[in-house]
Amino acid sequence: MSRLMLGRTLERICKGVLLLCLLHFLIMMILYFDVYSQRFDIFSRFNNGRNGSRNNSSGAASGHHFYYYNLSRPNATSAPYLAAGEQLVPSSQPDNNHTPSPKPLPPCPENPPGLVGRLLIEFSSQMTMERVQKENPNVTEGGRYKPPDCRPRWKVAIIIPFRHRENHLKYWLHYLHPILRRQKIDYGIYIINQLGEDTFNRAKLLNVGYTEALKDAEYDCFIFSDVDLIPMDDRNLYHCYDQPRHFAIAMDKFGFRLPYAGYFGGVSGLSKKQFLKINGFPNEYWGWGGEDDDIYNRITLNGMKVSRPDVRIGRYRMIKHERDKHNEPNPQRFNKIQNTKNTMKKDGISSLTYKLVQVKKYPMYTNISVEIGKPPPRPIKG
Ligand code: BGN
Repeated sequence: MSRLMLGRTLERICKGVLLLCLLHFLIMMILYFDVYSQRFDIFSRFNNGRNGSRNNSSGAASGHHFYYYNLSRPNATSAPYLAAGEQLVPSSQPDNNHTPSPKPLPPCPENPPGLVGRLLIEFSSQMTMERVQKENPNVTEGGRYKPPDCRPRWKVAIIIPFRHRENHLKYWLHYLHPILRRQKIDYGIYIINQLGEDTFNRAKLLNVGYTEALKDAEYDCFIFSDVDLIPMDDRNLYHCYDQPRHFAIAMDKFGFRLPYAGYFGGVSGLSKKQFLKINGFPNEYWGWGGEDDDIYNRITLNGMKVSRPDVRIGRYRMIKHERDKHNEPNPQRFNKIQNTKNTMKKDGISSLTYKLVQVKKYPMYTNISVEIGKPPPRPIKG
């Protein structure tokens, strides 16, 4: 009798242990897939279903109430770079003498159905341009792409200020091309490379990018992105909005939140009309800091507001790097951002000068090398 009871108790214990193991395994799987090293955002995952519709006003895709996991991690073996409904088709179609005139395409959906939501972004494995090219056979020369099955509402030039960051660029292209394709964006990628070793000037390079991209195609939307910032969610749609857009609102380096209310750095987007309304960006911020605050001032001083995605969607991973040479913090930035009201009319796209040295179209991007000068000599004190 007591043997029987002992046996039963042991059996129950075993079942209990087995159940616990199963539970443990399940939790580990959830945590592993949920961001890997990207913070355990369990609450937003579960709240997302309830609040998913909040994105409607910001234009981000709603209706995708669950997070899926990225297909675009560097080591994925399938062909994740194809958007839903896309196929690898040979570029030449069979000859057909009586081809009916092509049907007009329907407008692209506001919430593209092929989006996957939260992405796993990591930079541990080596990236090569050959690999990026292989992954993106439908991107055409100069880094251009247009959805084959619908008519996008915006034509977007993506402008990246650049100097000596080749490695970051490979990751950026590896992650962004598939994302933009899933987003059904008509876009071109423009790398604006500052030649020489004089002080870096991010905002002036962005003005150059605006000007040069317009020589290439009739863009009506401009997205300005640092080369080391990768969106962690493809519902953060890279097009323009009713108001100037700030995309990079929750970066890992700032603990996935805005560092301050008026922050406009990292990745931002303005329609052509919005950009011209603020006379473009300042040309006189040499070195690190303040130029994004000046742009923010320009926006608000011209009666516009900044629009932003939901904080769970506007998440970014930054590629870690040493501080750049020749981009030291600009000591004049504190004074300058107090003066936007007086400077914005004369300093901007209307006063931009530079020397265009080379435009080169690579398969995955257009490279524009420019000389933009150097900071004016500082007045000697005394
Ligand atoms: C701010 C910088 C921004 C920068 C953010 C985040 C200035 C101006 C004087 C206050 N602004 O402090 O340019 O993008 O930090 O790093 O330094």
